[in-house]
Amino acid sequence: GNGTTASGISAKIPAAAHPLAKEPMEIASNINYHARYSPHFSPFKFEAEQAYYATAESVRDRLIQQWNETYLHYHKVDPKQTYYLSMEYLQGRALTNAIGNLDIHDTYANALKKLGHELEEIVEQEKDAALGNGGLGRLASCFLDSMATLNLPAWGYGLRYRYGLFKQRITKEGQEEFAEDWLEKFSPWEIVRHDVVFPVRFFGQVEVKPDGSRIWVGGEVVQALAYDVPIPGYKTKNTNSLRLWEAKAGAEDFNLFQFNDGQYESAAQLHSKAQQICAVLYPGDATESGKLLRLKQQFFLCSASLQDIIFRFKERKDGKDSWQWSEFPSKVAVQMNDTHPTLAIPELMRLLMDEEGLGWDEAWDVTTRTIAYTNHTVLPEALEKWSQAVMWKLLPRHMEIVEEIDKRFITMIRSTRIDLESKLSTMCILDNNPQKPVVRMANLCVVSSHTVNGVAQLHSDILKAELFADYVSIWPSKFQNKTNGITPRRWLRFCSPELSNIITKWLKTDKWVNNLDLLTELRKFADNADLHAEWASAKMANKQRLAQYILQVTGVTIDPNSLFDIQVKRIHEYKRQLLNILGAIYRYKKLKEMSPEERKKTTPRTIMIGGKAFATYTNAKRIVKLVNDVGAVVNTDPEVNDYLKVVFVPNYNVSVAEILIPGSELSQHISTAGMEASGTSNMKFALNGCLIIGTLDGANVEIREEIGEENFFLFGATADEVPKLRKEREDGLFKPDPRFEEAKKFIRSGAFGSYDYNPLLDSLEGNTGYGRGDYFLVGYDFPSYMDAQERVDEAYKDRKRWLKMSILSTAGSGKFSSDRTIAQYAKEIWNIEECRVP
Ligand code: 4GP
Repeated sequence: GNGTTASGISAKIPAAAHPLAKEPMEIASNINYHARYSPHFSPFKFEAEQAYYATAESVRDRLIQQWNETYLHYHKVDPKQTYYLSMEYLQGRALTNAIGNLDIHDTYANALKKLGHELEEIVEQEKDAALGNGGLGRLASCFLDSMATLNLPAWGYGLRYRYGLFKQRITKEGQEEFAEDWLEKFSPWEIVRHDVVFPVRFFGQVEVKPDGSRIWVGGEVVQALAYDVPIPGYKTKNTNSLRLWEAKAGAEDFNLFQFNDGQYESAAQLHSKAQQICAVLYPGDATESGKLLRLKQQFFLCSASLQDIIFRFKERKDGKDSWQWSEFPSKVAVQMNDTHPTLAIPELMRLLMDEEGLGWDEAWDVTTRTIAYTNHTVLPEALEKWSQAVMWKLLPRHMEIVEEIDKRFITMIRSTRIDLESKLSTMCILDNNPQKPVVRMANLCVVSSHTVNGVAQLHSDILKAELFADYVSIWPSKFQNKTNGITPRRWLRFCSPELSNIITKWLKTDKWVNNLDLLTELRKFADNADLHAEWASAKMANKQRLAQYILQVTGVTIDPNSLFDIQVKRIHEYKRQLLNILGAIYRYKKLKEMSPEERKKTTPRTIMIGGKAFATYTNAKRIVKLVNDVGAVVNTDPEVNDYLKVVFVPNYNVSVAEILIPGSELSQHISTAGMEASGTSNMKFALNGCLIIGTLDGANVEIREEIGEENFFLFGATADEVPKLRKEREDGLFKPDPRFEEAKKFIRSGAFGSYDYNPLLDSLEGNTGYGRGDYFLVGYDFPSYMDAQERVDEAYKDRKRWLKMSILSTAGSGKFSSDRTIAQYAKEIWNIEECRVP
């Protein structure tokens, strides 16, 4: 037909560069060109994998063009620019997103057809870039998409981990972790910048120069090499950078003499040390060396990024007659994504004082007007505290600076706010407890940032009322809220073209894709029978695709006519997957007890749970195992498996989410109130017309407000009730619901195999034995959870009502676009403006 040769490459289509081609034929030529002239494989083969790489490179041609134009434009205009510092980015796959944002999806699909390939198939060849753990990392990636789409001069900085988040496999023992080799072949989305290299020092000592100034010398120096990932905006030329650093040692660090003497390891010592820095995301921190490595990573990111930022600041000043350091904050905004990049504070101080010669006051003024901090969690174990001893060893100059910041803060309090004297021991930065002297990174962030924000209204309120309450009275206007958001491109337009097309048809415009508030117009049609029919058929198509996927990865057949109920997120006790699975167990038990006629009256359900457990988090791993064990019993029980399936979805990641979310009908966001800072998958599900069962926690509160309480299945204690309930639990005053007791007893009876679940179940009991007094209040919330689930079952039986609720969920999701979030950061924190590439 199309002249494809035996090897696969089309003979009829010439290979030609055409980097900016518009016609499918020319694009096909360009893809061919890459297959032939930048072959990473035999140029005689053109199977799906080769087609993917050649296509990606063809798309990259365009990205590079726009990315260069963007850089030059920013350079010329010299606007104030934001730099987002994050240890994590969960980018997922890039191809569909790039051609979607560049608005060339159909021409590419067409071009690939001419070459004998289907776009939908070749995109599957791409490995997820999973350089993050969960919400915080995915948020950073959504933010990058919005920054480019809003034409904001804003870059991301991160680390180029050799191995990202582990790959999860499920065996009889439960979860097993494997290294995820996302760079196994190569990533076509990064541009290595051999011209962008900065030295980063570790260890060593501080020397005092004759003039009294201080300088950090000695120790080991590694090089930070930049890799740029172009970030295209949606239907705009602006293409920003995500700059990822890799650590390497130079030739001068290679001891040829030792090597020739057969001492191979010591000859390349610094090379291997450099390699360790970016080897993995989150090296295990159970050991001292693991902790040190993590701190090295954090400093590496901060130091390389700030040197680069200062370099660019000066470069853009070059040729201008005179300029001053005090202008720096009017050109540069640095946002710290959680406390992980806190070392940006002392590092900027050091660079300004020791390298640029500024005095303390001037350097402090510049630093504090530049840097801002976002908090993503109130969990005490996530609030970083670094050992002072480790810090002195690795970063002696920075510790001097941190000490000085702390000293000045204490002096300020004593001279202006004597009423806070008694609070100083928890407010100051250094905790000098002789047992374990540490640096409290969150305190350093609050003291040194011009703005501190939480990620949903409730969370920001809790920060002000609890975690940072004492600082609020000193700096009332420092604290802000920025409710999280998600990019509507990846999370609706591209992951569910079916539903997107319907929305576009009914709104008579596709402008909702970057103006998500337009979705409210759908409310007008919430009862329209034609829309209902179209909506239902799009959902069904997405459910079928999901069912196919589940069959492929688990071997379990699920019924697309059952209610698809999904909970996907990191496995954590506060997120309460245990509540979900206990509910499923209770449902199973009741189904078993019913007569066949009674069963027929129930609402058939498929419960899907997915997520990764941190490798050393024992209870989280037990939960994974329990879900799998329950699935093994329920799914093979012929009496009930027409009415209930329980599936553990392995290896949850961004690409898996893109299949699950469009096919979902109910999703669970059921954390103990006050513990989930925001949640962002709740927004993705709601946007896709999926109803939420949830607690009044994080962004659930705002989602419910937007889509209407009648469209949200609410249950559970509220955040302000939690302390009292915990106390009652501790005092032995709690009376568990019989349904809760029954579910636990059923597991203990061995109904799901012989694995010892007692330690896990004991964590739900009072303060006995292993029991932690059910800190997460699973027992307290269980009855109201089960009642809410009954309301779900009833609602689902009424198809019309359910469809209406589904449409209203989408219609009410406009607020949760990351475009809105980023516009607020730009205006209220960064003070930056659009800089559109002409
Ligand atoms: C997460 C929070 O747990 C989640 O509620 C929030 O939506 C997300 O950040 C983005 O703000 N935190 C993390 C973390 O992922 O590692 O602390």
